[in-house]
Amino acid sequence: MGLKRLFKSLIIVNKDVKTSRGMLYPRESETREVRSLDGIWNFVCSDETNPTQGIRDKWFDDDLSKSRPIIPMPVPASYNDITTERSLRDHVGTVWYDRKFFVPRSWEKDQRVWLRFGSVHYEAFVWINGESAVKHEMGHLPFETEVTHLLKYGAENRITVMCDNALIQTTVPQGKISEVANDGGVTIIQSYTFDFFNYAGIHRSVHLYTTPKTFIEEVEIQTKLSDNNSVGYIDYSVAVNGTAANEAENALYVRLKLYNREGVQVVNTTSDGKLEGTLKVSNAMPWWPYLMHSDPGYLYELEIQLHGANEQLLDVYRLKVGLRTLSWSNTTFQINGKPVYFRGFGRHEDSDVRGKGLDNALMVRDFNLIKWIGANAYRTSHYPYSEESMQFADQHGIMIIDECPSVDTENYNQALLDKHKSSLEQLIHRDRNHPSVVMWSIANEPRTGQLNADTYFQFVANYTRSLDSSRPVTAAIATPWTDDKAGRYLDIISFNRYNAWYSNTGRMDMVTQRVIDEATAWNKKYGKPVIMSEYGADTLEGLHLQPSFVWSEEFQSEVFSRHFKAFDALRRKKWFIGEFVWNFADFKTAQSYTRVGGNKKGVFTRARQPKAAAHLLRQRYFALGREVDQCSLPEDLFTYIVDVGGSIKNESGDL
Ligand code: BDP
Repeated sequence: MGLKRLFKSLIIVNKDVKTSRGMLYPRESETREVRSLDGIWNFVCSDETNPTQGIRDKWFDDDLSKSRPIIPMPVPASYNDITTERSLRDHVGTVWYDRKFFVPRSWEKDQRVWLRFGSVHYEAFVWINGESAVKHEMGHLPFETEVTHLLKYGAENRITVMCDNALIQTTVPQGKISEVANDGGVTIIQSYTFDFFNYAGIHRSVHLYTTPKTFIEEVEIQTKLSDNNSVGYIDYSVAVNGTAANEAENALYVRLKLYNREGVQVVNTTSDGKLEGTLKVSNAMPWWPYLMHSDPGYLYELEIQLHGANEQLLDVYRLKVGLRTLSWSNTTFQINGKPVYFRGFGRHEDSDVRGKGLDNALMVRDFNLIKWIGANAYRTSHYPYSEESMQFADQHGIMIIDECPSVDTENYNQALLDKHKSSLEQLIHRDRNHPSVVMWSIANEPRTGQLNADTYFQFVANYTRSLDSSRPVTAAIATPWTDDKAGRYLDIISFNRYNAWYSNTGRMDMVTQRVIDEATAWNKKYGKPVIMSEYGADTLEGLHLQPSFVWSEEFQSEVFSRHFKAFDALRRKKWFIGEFVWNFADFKTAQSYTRVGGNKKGVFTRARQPKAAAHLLRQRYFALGREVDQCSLPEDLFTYIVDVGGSIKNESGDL
């Protein structure tokens, strides 16, 4: 590479990125209808060596079955584990989906029809009746387009989707594609450094929904409480799209009605022509995290009515609202004026058969387990989770560190920066109204010691703050604190470290002090609150070895316990604000000799059953809940052992 080219590729500038519009979660109302297109679709896998053939041969022009033999494929789901074929599980490149659907005649008049995908991984190209409808790049995030003009009303229609799972150095996350000789010729290999399987396909629900011609396109809210939490304030701003919105003389306004959980109207107000303002809620019921209050996850419902000239009701959209204040400093993180101590998990959207596909049964089970174990938070490692799970977290008072899909970020370049920023823009646009979201995580284990990491993360962190200054910015860093160049741009430092696992494997006597020292060093270097965002050990369910030995259930429990001791020492210093186990449940990874059927660091198995350490963690999380937040303990937290007519003592106090 010539010097000039090298120099050019090192320069990274802060460019504007395209911002998203609309994308309110599809909800029915008196002015809107929603139809799901979930179900069994037709599916075709392209040739790996000829990924663009379907485009050239226009497979979208007619039913896919006319071009290729089709197989049935559930939507939503990852396609990888549905069949018994290795070639589909490991497929690299494009796959195709199509299905037919009916559009009622009643949708033809005076309204618009929208097509919305909850997420497709990684890149999606969509056609309606053979016409290009929308393209979108980035997994785990929604996209939509208006399809009013593409549909046949009172008739059958066809939707075709091409999905490309290829990850390269300028995608988020990054990967590499290479051609490698195999026994019969050459094969395309997708490699990546991140530690979860690159599941792909139509991962979340597909909806058609209607809006009036002039409609509520965006709603943004920010909440805060008065000092004694008795009065709530909701700053709102509404954006409208449509014909009426463009006519200056057409005076639009919104009427806002706020209902409490019992359905009683507590506020009724009308905006001026700017469609923004502040609602004041007296006798406020604050949104509290689980176990921080006896009534966590309190949500109001905000009804937004859009009115046109002559009081005409144009559109209605309803949104759940939690009233809470976030604040942070160099030493604390507070919610409603109360310091928070995070106790939770890093997780994955992952399960048997469906991969990363949305599954309501799994989602509800996971929340039941989170509450059973007494956690109050999780990080959406390492990408945005479903909108349905964000709504669930709001309702149950589970705090979320919301992470964009940038993982193991390296080889910094301009195209990567632009897409990384776009992923954060799309994430914040989607999740900004959720009370459960308390922090943005801009990356997991980026290589922050590398050349350019400094400028790169300055741009990414500042961009995130420019989109939302009401939440702190973090990143989960594994680079040694001595080399890190990104931490100074963060509000909260999160670090991942695997003492007794990846370093000093098996050495229980080398955990506690190292955790204390590292957390302290991060705090000293940057003067910010610190979280341990990952620690843990791979654990094969049912493997018991005493004394503890790597991979056994005893080992996982002991590693946890050594960390707990460090956390308790650190908690006394106020700046240490949370502990997150890696991982909530076992999950699938790429094939590797370090992984037995996937990553086994779960506290729960992939089938969502507890390992031994889950019971230990439960006792700790509830004990912390009682000490820090005065929560009550579940009756079955301790198993009855013996009545010795008093307490049993050991050298460190009561057992
Ligand atoms: C951390 C990564 C996480 C991995 C974990 C592990 O952040 O994605 O799964 O290590 O190796 O470095 O278990």
